[in-house]
Amino acid sequence: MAKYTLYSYFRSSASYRVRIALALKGLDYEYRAVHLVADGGQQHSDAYRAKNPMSEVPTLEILSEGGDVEGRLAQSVAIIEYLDETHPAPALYPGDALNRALIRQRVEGVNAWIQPAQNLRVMQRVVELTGGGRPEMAAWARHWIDRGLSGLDTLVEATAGTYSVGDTITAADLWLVPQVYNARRFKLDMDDYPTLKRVAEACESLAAFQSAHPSCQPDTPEELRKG
Ligand SMILES: N[C@@H](CCC(=O)N[C@@H](CS)C(=O)NCC(=O)O)C(=O)O
Repeated sequence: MAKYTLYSYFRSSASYRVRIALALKGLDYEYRAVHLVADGGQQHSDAYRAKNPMSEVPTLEILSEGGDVEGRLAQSVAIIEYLDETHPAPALYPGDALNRALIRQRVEGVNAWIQPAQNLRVMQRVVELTGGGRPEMAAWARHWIDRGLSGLDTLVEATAGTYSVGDTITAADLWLVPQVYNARRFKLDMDDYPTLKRVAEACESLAAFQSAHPSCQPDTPEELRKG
């Protein structure tokens, strides 16, 4: 029996980060889909809010041998740091204190800056207030993703080797790749962020990133499945 249950949505970038971490650490998990749009958003249901009062995915449950829930975590930073502490190889925050801080700085560039500005509930509120529709939503998302990725490209250029910080995968890459997925989804041209494009493509050639991709999750709609 899997030791973890992940509440996830195929296209959720925050869930995608956790799926990559679980894959890199070789951890098996049961996938439970929470549809963020159907039924007015299943994240708002009483049943789900009992697990995560902030009404968002991901949520990770840690199970005992007998299948009881021993712990429940939300927030991808907390989840991934927990997984990294309990399964140290491969280390997602390697190196000395400065290197680890540089990794966290890049994590927060996505986690605290870009992604919250283009999260579903924020875009839904923009539409409510402006009386707009999908084009306004997309314009809002494109604006903030572009501004954020432009700064992040310069930041990552200063530390990149093959990956965001040096030549091994770090947490910075787990935040970068799902944000690049969102950028492509909103039709931004990744040629405008050349270092991020190069690093994301290097990550995407790895099996752990491929198995975590939104195109191949249990709740991925048929028309969006790869190949
Ligand atoms: N800081 C949170 C962000 C979680 C988050 O924003 N999840 C989005 C999907 S990527 C969500 O569930 N949104 C639901 C909504 O906006 O109603 C984390 O890193 O886990």
